[in-house]
Amino acid sequence: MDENKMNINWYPGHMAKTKRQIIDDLKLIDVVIEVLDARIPISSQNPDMQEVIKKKKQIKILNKSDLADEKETLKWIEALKSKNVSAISVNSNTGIGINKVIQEIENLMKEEKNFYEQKGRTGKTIRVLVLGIPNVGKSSFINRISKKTSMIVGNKPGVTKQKQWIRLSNNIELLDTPGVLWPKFESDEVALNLAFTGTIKDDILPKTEIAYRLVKFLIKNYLNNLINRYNLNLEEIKSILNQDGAENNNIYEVMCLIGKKRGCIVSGGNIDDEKVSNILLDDFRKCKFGRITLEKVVD
Ligand SMILES: Nc1nc2c(ncn2[C@@H]2O[C@H](COP(=O)(O)OP(=O)(O)O)[C@@H](O)[C@H]2O)c(=O)[nH]1
Ligand SMILES: [Mg+2]
Repeated sequence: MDENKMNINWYPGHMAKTKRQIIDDLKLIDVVIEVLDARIPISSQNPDMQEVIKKKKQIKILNKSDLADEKETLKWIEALKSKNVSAISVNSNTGIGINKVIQEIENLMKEEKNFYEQKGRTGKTIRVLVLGIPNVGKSSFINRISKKTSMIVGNKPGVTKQKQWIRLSNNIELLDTPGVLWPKFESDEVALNLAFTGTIKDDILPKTEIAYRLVKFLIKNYLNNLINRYNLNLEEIKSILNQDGAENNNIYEVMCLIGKKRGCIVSGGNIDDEKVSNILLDDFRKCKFGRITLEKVVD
């Protein structure tokens, strides 16, 4: 496989309209919550929107933290903190981290609240908007944070386009519909990260290519996880990887070995690339390799 030939055929529609809508919504908003995938904190953001979001108080949610390498997530939180950006790791399936988010919303608005109170104006409502690319967990997060006790407020029947707000506490309200950002393929790496995690559909690149690149990443960064998952022999893998010739061929050989172990063989004894690719990607998405972070903090 030729790594220099990745033909990414994908074009996001409605970008300008979506952006305008979000900019419009932001006028009503005090705090923006951007939901990111903890495994890919860079690739899961939308770089075009950062300029817009930056003007607001914001909290970055490192969601799906149960799937990411815990120590890497901590590093991300520290790195963002050092840039004065609040970041909180969350598992929107279980609700871990949700209370911290509520606290942080209050915390970010403390000065403003004091300011209002000094003027004798109490009871200011903090308004919050959730943003993120598809499949990052926005709906799950909103469900979690709004729990069952929350109330929908500001609902006027018959009025379309009326914004609905969910009351999270005495003084916090959340817009019930998140802003859906579009993913952006700034590089092959970004596209691959989005593909590995299943954030975007597989049809963007050949599945075998995605799986091959996943194996390559795992060999470099999480070799033990790969070996444990498929009961591979470390010495055997090392000797394959140390063979003369193209690195790509060696990595493909490891992929074939995994295929053989998993019975992905077609008539004639060849490896069924498609089948082994499906197994690899499925295993990754189901966290069968353990908790893995694809994008690490670089200093
Ligand atoms: N493991 C895990 N899965 C999550 C988490 N949050 C969401 N998901 C899953 O990610 C998928 C997409 O979530 P959804 O809330 O629909 O994303 P949305 O498109 O951003 O609204 C669903 O299968 C969720 O169950 C999380 O914190 N951990
Ligand atoms: Mg959703």
